[in-house]
This record gives sequence, structure tokens and C-alpha cells, in this order.
Amino acid sequence: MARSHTPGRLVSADDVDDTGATVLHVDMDAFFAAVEILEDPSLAGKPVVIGHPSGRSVVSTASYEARRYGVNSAMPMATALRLCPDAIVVPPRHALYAEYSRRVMRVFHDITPTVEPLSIDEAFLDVSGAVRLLGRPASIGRMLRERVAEETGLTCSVGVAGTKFLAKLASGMAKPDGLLVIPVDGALDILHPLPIRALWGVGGKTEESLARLGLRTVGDVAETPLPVLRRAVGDASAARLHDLANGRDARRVETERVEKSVGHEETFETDVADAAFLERELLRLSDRVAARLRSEGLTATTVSIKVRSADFSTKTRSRSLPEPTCVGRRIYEESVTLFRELCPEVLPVRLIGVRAERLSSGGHAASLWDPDEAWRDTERTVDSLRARFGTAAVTSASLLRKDAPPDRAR
Ligand code: TTP
Ligand code: MG
Repeated sequence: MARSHTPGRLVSADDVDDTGATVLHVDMDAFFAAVEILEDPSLAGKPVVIGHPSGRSVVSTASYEARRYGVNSAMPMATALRLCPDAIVVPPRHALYAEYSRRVMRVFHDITPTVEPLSIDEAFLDVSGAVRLLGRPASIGRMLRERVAEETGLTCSVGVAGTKFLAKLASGMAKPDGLLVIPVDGALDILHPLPIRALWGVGGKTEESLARLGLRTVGDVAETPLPVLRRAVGDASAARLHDLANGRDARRVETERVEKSVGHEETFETDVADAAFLERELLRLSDRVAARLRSEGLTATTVSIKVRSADFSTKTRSRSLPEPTCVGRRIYEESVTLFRELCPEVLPVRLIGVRAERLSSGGHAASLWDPDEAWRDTERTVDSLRARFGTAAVTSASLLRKDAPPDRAR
């Protein structure tokens, strides 16, 4: 089911069975080094080591060219330079990596609201809800890799499996720049021949204890009776290792905390007195607020607007909705109504904003009568187009009108 490209690296064939493999693990390849190479293309193809050049520091990461010499993360810089004297040492620039990380995570959120970031360069995604719109898990994984490359110029590796542990294992096996599916039915065939160290959380000490029992592979651990494992590594570890070795991992992909409100606002360079233009701004802002709500799996029950006039006086107005919504059109209707109640006294306007409040998670409320259904479906389609082609590719028709005042702030 998998074929090997470079030694040790596995990628899935196009026709691999990904049924039920709805957990994706994405990890950027040689992240800090890849960002530095992107910023300075003269480094491409060279052994690049990220870290401070002093002999006492340690390596943050190394390009795959440098890894061929045995250079690795956390290795003393002096050792790295001994192994690879031609290495180009680049001091880390953390703010830059954080910015790239945000861009990568944004791509993930375009695909599903269920994103669990693990570190600066990796995350789990649960794509079970995205399958209907975006296709099978493996093709979502391929699309994600393309989108990350388009948006950032960086490569990543993707593991696709039925559980978090197996998805993470798969992305590691696919590295660099690959995608590997571990089919739900074939998981144990892949898992059992691996060394014990492949089990999540097995470090040197645990490995030693298990080796003393004569256990070498994950399959050995799977076959060992639980009481025997307990005596070797303690109750908690034993249960976890036994589960993982048998392909069991009930942990779900956990999204980040629920936010209190979601808002967007626009400050104009020159004050705007054109009410029709301001209403189109409200449509654009409402669309953005709604897209944020949908991408985080949230709905709102209150819509508020903020209008700051040329004299800096600021008015906010809010309305409660009969039903929670994540639909831009609904948010726009409420905000335009609020805006018209304030007009024309607030003109000319310096800043305008839309905010969704009283948020709850778990999609829209189930109600028999759903006035937003058609809009929501349309906007979800827009979300999926944006996931494929990027935000700029899709916009509301009324935003394309060319009669915007020339003084509009960009
Ligand atoms: P990793 O994902 O572990 O490594 P990587 O992205 O460089 O390479 P790959 O995933 O292809 O194996 O870590 C992500 C970044 O975190 C890495 O680029 C640098 C930083 N990091 C450190 O600073 N110190 C470390 O010990 C490790 C492991 C990572
Ligand atoms: Mg990485």
C-alpha cells in the first residue's frame, strides 16, 4: 500500500484505502531551516544548521542536507560542526518563525475548525466534518499540502489515520515532503514490526525496562499480558502502552478555547460620508466575521456594530437574534439595520466595525424552521472554495463594484 521513495521514507499510493482515517497530523519539514532558506534562496540545497555559532550552544534544527551528516536537533553545536564542517550556521529568528506558523495554521483553519496545534510547526486536524465538502481524508491531506506550499512556500508532511497516535506516526514515516495513510484495517501490520521506541511516550528508561523483559517491537508489547507490563513500567504507563500497541487511542482532536466574541473593523484614511459605501463595508466585515465563526465551529446570538465619527465620538449598538447564526448575510442584515438607525448623524465616519457576541460552539441550533439554511449552505461552499483557492479568490458580488471612493483606506 505504500511505496518507498527515499530510504526510510514512505508515501501512500493514490488508491490507498483511507476510509475512516479522519485524523490528520501535519508537521512542517525542517521548519526553522526551511524558513531561513525561503528568506535567503542562496542557502537552498546546502547544509543549514539553525543555532548560535558558539560551541556551547545546541542545534535547533538542521536542513535535510545537514542531517545526512548526522546533524540533529538538540545536538551540541560543536558536535554538529565536527560532523559537518561545511555547515552554514544561521542564528534563529523566532518572530519570523512565529509569523510563518500563523500562516500555516490559518491554512489548517480554512480546512476545518477542528485544529489542535501541538507546537509551532505541527497540528492535528479532525477532518470528519470536512469530508462532505472537501472529499476523502487522503485528498484533503494532499490539498492541504498544496495550499501550505502555495501560501508559504514551505513543505510539510502529513499522516492520515484513524487515531492521533497513528497519524503522528504516519507523518514521521512520510518525512520529508510526503503523505502517508495508515488504513484503519491495516494499522497493526504497520505498527507491530516497529521498535518499541515508536510508541508515544517511550523514552530511554521505559525502553530499558521493556527490553529487560525481552520486548523489542511494538508487536511484542501488544502480546504481553497487562499485569506483566504493569510490573515493568507502572499501572498508568502499562495501560497506555498496551492500548497504543494494539492501535487503540481514544484521544480526540481538541480545539482551542472558545472565544468570547469575534469582530472585525476598518479604519479609513479619510473620513467617509457615503452611506452606501459604508453599508458595503458592513457586508464585507460581516462576511469576515461569519467566516471566522464557521472556521471555529461557532455561532453567535448577538450582533453589534461600532461606528466612530470624524469627531472621534463612538457609538456601539447591538441586537439579539431569535436564532444563533454563523451566516454573513444574517449578520449583515442586523448590522445594516443598526447602522441605519444611527444615520445620518454619525456621518462622516472614521471607523466602522462588526462584532458577533454570545458565542456558542457546536454548529447551529437545531430548529425546525431554519431561515438561514440556504445562505449557510452557500457560504459553506464559499468556505470550501476559499480552502482550495485562498481567501482573495472568492468575494461577494456587491464588493466588486468599482464605485468605491478613491480615499478608501486599503
Ligand atoms: P520539529 O518539527 O521537531 O523539527 P523540524 O520541523 O525542524 O524537522 P522535521 O519535522 O522535518 O523533522 O521541530 C520544529 C521546530 O522547532 C524546528 O524547526 C526547530 C525547533 N526545535 C528546537 O528549537 N529545538 C529542538 O530540540 C527541536 C526538536 C525543535
Ligand atoms: Mg517539523
